[in-house]
Amino acid sequence: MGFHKYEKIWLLFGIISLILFLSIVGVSAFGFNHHPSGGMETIDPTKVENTAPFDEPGVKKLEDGTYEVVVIAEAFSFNPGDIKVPAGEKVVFKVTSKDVTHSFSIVDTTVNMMVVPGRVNTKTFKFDKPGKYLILCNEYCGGGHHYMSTEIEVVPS
Ligand SMILES: [Cu+2]
Repeated sequence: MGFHKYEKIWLLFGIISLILFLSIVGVSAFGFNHHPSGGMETIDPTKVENTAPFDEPGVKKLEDGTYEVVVIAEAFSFNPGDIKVPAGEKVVFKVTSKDVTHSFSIVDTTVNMMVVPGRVNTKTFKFDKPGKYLILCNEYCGGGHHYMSTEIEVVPS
């Protein structure tokens, strides 16, 4: 049993495509050092409340003028529930989960993180316009998932 001519052509096409695509992924990962944007930092999910900076969730102004927002996601809320940051300033969100996988998604922004227990996710964002922004959990986390939301207030700077 031999291969038909067209079968050989398609096999060759498949093999070349595979090598090409894997090379693109390899070159971008190792040559250009591309990697996931956050979530590389680990934390013991059973000791979240005793581990800095999660022992003091909330908004903190750092020495360099950026605002650090530390948030703990848990079934079925975000702690703290009220976040207030100024517009036009660099805001760094640090989020982790105490129990199951949640998400931290600020509607109409590029902040959309999966929050996995044991990992700390970081995302930097600058709000251009003052107003109230809705924060949602986009990962189904249990019976009360649809109640899991809060608001962030962006005040004029
Ligand atoms: Cu949820």
